Amino acid sequence: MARVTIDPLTRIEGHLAVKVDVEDNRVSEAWSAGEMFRGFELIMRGRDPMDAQQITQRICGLCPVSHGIASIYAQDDAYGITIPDNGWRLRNLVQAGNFIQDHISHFYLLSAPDFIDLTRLSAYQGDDPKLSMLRDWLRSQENSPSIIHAAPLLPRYEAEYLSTPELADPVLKHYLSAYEMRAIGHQMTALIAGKQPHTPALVPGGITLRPDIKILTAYATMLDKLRRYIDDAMINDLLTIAKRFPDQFSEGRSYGDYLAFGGFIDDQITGGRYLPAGTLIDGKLESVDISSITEDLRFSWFDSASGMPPLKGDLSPAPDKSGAYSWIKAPRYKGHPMEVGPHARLVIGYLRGQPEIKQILDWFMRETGISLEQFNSSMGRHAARVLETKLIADRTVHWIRGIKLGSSNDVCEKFTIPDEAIGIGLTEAPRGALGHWIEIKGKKVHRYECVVPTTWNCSPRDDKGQRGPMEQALINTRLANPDQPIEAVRVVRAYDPCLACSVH
Ligand code: NFE
Repeated sequence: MARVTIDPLTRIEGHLAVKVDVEDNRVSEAWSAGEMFRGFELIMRGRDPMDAQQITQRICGLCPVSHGIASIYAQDDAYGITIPDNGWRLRNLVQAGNFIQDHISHFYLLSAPDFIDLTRLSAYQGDDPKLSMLRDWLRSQENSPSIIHAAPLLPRYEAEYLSTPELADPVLKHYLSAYEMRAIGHQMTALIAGKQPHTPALVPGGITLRPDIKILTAYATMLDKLRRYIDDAMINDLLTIAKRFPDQFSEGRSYGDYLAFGGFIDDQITGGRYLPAGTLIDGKLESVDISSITEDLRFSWFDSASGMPPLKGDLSPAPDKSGAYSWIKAPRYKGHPMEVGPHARLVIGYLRGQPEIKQILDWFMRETGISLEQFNSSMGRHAARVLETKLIADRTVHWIRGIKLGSSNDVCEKFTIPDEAIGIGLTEAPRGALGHWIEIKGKKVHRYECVVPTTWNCSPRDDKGQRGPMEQALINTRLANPDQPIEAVRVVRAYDPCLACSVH
């Protein structure tokens, strides 16, 4: 038996270590460890509740909007506010820009190098100016004393990659355009929300911006550019990679138990969220029962009480705790390790009959010959992320069209902060179900708790010893050469882990 340690695991956000035991070239055991303590929930105590959406956005630079949205949803709930129509639509626009740029960044910048052979570019003979530039830069690094100069493209594990120019060159070209496209997504968010990351415009009651036609037209023009990129580049590149690596629909299989809180308020979709909420356990679809969430700490570096629901536990760091191996907690739903993310919400949306989700998943299953069940795989996770990018970008047109211009249309409802209240804010972040809980006493934050997507996916074992979902997905992964564990990192990156968020 060999122990393989990948630490740090790169091309993700934050500090993740993965260890696997390998027997006969198969992973027999796996551990996922968050390597950093942060303590945002402690920072929140005693603060003005109106600081919450500002401070919690600093948990992350990739999905700050999602923390801002979860925080103001929690406060809307605590203050008993009904949001004006324009308010939730504009919030959706802020969230959409962030989702789209985040998914593009993950598919191209973080994941595509696992599937395309970047070294072959040094022999590139075509006339694309961007690819030629990259070729020249790679060649200039070949004699560099340190290969690290070619990061993030090199070094990389030896493996089978997309290597013929016909297949690899378009993906590489779009890889380079992804830098521009993600900037456009940021600009869309900033246009409505003032700045990005860490916007000041998200407030309880709605949003601070009263839009005019110029702002909406500029937003729609940028959205149009991204929609063309998604249709022409991203969807085709997904199909190229999915068809070249069909084995990836069998790798990375986890428990298949899913949780979605529902994302993007929508006036026309049953249940009120464009990406529907639900749970899927042992194949059974149910509504979310929020009281069923607890957080186990047996293998996490905390000595506070384990198995407590949000707001009831404490956060007492214990870096020397024996047997623990991660700063990530182990959230569980009715005791189950639940997977969250684009594939979880699309499968739940499909089973709930959301027509647009159904249409696009049916199309993808026809194109690739996979079943709904096979979204429980590494390629299934990538596919769901790409298809969801299209769904959100297309639906954003509908949200823009519903915005009513003119000073008589409010964007924000007035409110007062109560002496005492509890609020829960549930939404979807790019990486999955995100919940913020706030408890107010004496008009100050008494307790604050975030239960975050990567905390679900990359959790360590729970009190019963059950592995976290990503640990489970690693089991049985075939490593052709344990010194070059590309197959394991493909499983991990398909989850798009954000360790900054997971440990928050
Ligand atoms: Ni830091 Fe986040 C998303 C949230 S992940 S990226 O998406 O919440 O855990």
